[in-house]
Amino acid sequence: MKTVFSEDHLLRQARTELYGGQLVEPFERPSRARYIFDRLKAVDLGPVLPPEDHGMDPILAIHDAGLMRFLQGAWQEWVAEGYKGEAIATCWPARRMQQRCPNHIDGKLGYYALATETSITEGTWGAAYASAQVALTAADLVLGGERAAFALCRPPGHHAAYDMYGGYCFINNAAVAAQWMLGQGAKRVAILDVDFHHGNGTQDIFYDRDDVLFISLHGAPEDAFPHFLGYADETGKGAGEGYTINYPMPPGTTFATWRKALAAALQQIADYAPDMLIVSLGVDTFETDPISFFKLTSPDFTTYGSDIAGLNLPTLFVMEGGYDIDEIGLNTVNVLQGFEG
Ligand code: 6XA
Ligand code: ZN
Repeated sequence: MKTVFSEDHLLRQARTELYGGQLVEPFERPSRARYIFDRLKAVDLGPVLPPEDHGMDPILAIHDAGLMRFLQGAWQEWVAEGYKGEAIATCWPARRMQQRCPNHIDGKLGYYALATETSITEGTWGAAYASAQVALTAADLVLGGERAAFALCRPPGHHAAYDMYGGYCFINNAAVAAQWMLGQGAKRVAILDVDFHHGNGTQDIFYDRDDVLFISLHGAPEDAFPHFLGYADETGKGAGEGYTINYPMPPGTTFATWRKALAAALQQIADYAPDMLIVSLGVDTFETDPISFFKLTSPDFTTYGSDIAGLNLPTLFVMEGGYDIDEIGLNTVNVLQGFEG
């Protein structure tokens, strides 16, 4: 399997994440991508290619132009304000408040952020842009006839909604790739999100559409980030009714239980009969992930990679989360190797 990867992910080097009331080193750090890269080299998964620049148009086909302008300029605005730390939202347009974008950087951060753990830093935009180009280039490989391709995206994307960033995500790489596939001739695309966290951004983007089926397996919102989306009764609206499917699961969920949800999801994808499949691949379902609560083991990742291959669909894997960094390479590449059989 070919991988697309950009060293520009290194532009994203946040020093701080607000976690447990402290500013800690972010869980989403550069070594994640390096460990995955090292593992796919070690097992000789296949060639690693750089991204081709597709420009802003495919990104603006998915995201609000205001959010994109904001992300490009936020760091400069923050520095101009004289602030010393990294740019973090501190206030929100909460219930019964105005949903209008203010001028001040503090207001803009709150308007566009969906959570506060994700600091904006000097290189954040450059890394996010490169990550989207990685997904687009890997999508081209699948469009060009490859059975599968791996977009080694960093930063991840599935929390990024039409007009919101957060959960370590700025541009929704999987959504951008799905829209690109549709523009290149695919009639229907399915997105299977196996990251531990609900893909609220992807759901938001395609909620009223029937040309993208979105299915997510994740920690139940009662107990897991992003907490305010991902319930089983969210099923889409309008033309999209029935094309969003959520499988929230409780703390301690084992592979046996998770795999049953996966089997149901795979059947639903088969029934939808898409031209292409995108897998939002997060390995934070791992038993020792520091911020998650499922109990998958390393061999389980191989097993479910093989389950997904059973669909026999052209498949694009897009990297999302996973924070047990010592095992992130093994677990991620296990999925890809399981897929290849
Ligand atoms: C913030 C947790 C962010 C989770 C990000 C993630 N407390 N999403 O892995 O898939
Ligand atoms: Zn995650």
